[in-house]
Amino acid sequence: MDDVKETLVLIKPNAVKRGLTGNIIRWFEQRGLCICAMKMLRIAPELAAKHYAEHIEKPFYGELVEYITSGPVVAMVVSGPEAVEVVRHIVGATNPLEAVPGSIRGKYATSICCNAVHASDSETSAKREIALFFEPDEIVNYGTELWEGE
Ligand code: FUP
Repeated sequence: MDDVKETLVLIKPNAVKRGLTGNIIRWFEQRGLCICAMKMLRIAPELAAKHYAEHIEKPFYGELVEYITSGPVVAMVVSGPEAVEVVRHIVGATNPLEAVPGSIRGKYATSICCNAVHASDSETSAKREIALFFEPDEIVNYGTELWEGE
């Protein structure tokens, strides 16, 4: 299928510490997406700076980097038909006050900064962000048979 895409998801420190990792992974799996790569890591400041480079001029940049480097993060490559858009839809709005209750952020986010997960916002961002967190041989492509003929 031509529309099968990959996107990067990060489960942020508060969500990992609160034991929400399994629930969040299940959300994507039950939607029919594949977890093609996954690792637990503590993000170094240098990696956080690259990941959030587009936000460097924003007033919340310092808080953003401080938070994402403050504890454990689970990084995942999620794949499936139109995965970038589908994952953003499941994740919900950036601000938890605007995220609908049936979304990950609507259910788990505690503030705009501690908003449970990161998900790439475009195919271009997804390619760039996946390359920051994973080597090509760490990504296991599977699942196309699930989507053929649907
Ligand atoms: P999103 O793509 O939904 O993660 O949102 P953005 O790229 O706009 O923002 C990236 C991160 O910056 C968000 F996850 C949370 C943080 N942020 C703030 O802390 N304050 C803001 O006003 C906006 C974003």
